[in-house]
Amino acid sequence: MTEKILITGALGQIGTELTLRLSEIYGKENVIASGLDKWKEGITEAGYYERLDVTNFQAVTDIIKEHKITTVYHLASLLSGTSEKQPLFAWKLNLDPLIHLCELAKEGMIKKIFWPSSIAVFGKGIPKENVGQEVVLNPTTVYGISKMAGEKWCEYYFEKYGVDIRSIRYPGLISWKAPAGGGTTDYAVEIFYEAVENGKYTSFISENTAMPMLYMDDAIDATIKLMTAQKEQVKIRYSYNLGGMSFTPKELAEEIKKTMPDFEIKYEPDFRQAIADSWPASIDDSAAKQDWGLDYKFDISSMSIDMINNLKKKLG
Ligand code: AKB
Repeated sequence: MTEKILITGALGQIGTELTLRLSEIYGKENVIASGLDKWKEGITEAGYYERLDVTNFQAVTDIIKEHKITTVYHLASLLSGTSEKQPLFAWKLNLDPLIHLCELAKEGMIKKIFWPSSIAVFGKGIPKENVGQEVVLNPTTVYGISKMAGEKWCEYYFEKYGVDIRSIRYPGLISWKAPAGGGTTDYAVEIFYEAVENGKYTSFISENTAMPMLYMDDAIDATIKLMTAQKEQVKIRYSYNLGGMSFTPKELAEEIKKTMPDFEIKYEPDFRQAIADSWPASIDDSAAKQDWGLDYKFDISSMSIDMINNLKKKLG
């Protein structure tokens, strides 16, 4: 049976690129992108777009029934920085629609769900380097708490009802097609925009704070690999660690200077520094490599060159 796909949060950083890739693979006619922006309704470059508020459960159920959806990539979420400003709304948005989708899958209305978790689940008191799959989670942000709880719901619906739900703990994601929004790792995207547009950047994360990061091409490849893996290969049903590459703002600035020698960086950490301090510096993702063949194409050098070249074209 052909997959019929619904993507929530399709206008966000991951959604923008995932929608394009899924349309290439499954055909535009089989991909429904959705988000809060009503002005984009109708046929777009990537396929069909419908306005959908994921907290409106009736609307979610209706769209799934109307289009006979088999698979949902449920990306709608508030990220770490924004969640700290609206904690109760973040909890509601990050969890309730996920549980609603699990209920629909339990009733057999959909066959498969993808849900993004984050390195934010780890939190304080956990070793910084090479953080393993099975460590005790201790998040200190509302975003991290919501992702940790979401992971437990995913595992619960799989164990109890056999719901085929798959998840990745994304590190910071870097891309040039769509801006990041409201995250702690967003500095690693903003720095490239500012480098290309103004030749300088003020980082809200301090110079020696390392965090795990992933180039969007690798993130999309990993997502599709996980979602197309045989059911038996997906042994972890809460969420898979993904490590990508690890670097500090200072190391990233040095990399940018190799292509743009006049680039200047300053550091003015804000409230997001405390969030970054509670997150791992690097991640062990051997389980994903072993279970479903995770691999990466980009490192800090090839990613930086690709970002700069594409942004130069995009921003003129
Ligand atoms: C954020 O910074 O909030 C996200 C994440 C790591 O989940 N990019």
